[in-house]
Amino acid sequence: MSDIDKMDFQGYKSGYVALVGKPNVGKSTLLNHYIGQKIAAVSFKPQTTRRRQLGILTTDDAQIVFVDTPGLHSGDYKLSQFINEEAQYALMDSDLILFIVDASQFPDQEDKRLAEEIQKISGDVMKLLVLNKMDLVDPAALEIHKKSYLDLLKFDDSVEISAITETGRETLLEKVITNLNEGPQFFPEGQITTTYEREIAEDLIRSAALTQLRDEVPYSIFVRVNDYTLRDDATRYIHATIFVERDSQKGIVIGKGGSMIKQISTLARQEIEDMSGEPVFLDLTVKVEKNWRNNPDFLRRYGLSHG
Ligand SMILES: Nc1nc2c(ncn2[C@@H]2O[C@H](COP(=O)(O)OP(=O)(O)OP(=O)(O)O)[C@@H](O)[C@H]2O)c(=O)[nH]1
Ligand SMILES: [Mg+2]
Repeated sequence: MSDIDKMDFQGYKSGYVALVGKPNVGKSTLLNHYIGQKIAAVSFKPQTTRRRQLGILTTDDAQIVFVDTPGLHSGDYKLSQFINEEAQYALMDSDLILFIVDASQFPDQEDKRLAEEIQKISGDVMKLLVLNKMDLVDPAALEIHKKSYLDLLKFDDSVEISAITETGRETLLEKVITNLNEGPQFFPEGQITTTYEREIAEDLIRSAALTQLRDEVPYSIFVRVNDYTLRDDATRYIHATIFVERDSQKGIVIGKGGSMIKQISTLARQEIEDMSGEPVFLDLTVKVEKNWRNNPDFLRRYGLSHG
């Protein structure tokens, strides 16, 4: 018996709950709703999330530490390795796994691969199937989709939800709390994440670029905030660099007469203001860093490598 097993938490429950699922199923959207604040970037394009992020929900009788993960994906880049390891580490450390799927579609190869990975990594940790996007599902299709998803893994339970319309969100939360063990309050009340505001800003700038740009360009983007100054009047001055991989991409990101960078900047500024609740001044610079997704030095320098 470990020391923690001998401690008495007087019925208080806590644990790490991994949100896993293929890209674009709504993991970050669900996290933001539970936390009540936009701490995780969301976009309609897949592969928005690139690293683990905690969302901490503290109630009178439980503390749930949600761990948002990037959707595991295949890719030949060295960056893909980092992204997949982020999801794997979250799985290894979790007390409960929420496997999130898009209920409006049949499971595909990616869901299957992910299910195998989860089974391999997490062994007998409890797993709940979360059928998201119920607002988009035709009732007749739901039953057949659900059956196919349940066949992927040995799930302990399943819940139907919509991360954007609230359907099932409370039910899911109750099931999560019911299935957690007694434990300590890991984080002080009021702390909702461990990610710094400037890092959230980086993600929000990148997701603004994902939203505004077409094609593959957004996946070549990396954002670094160089200056994040909280001024006396609570406004924020932010200077960030948008790295791209090729000269041609720089042109696309800036756009004709600077029109594209202006759109990205406007959207990003709104999102950062929503997150921080204060006015933001945002300065963006675009720089070329040739093939950074495969450059070990670059990846290490910017924390995109576990090596
Ligand atoms: N209709 C509908 N759309 C949803 C729902 N949940 C999420 N979405 C949308 O699905 C898209 C992807 O949402 P994200 O939260 O970024 O998905 P994710 O799983 O975090 O994706 P990655 O970070 O790429 O792995 C966004 O456009 C969301 O608004 C839902 O319940 N219903
Ligand atoms: Mg995400």
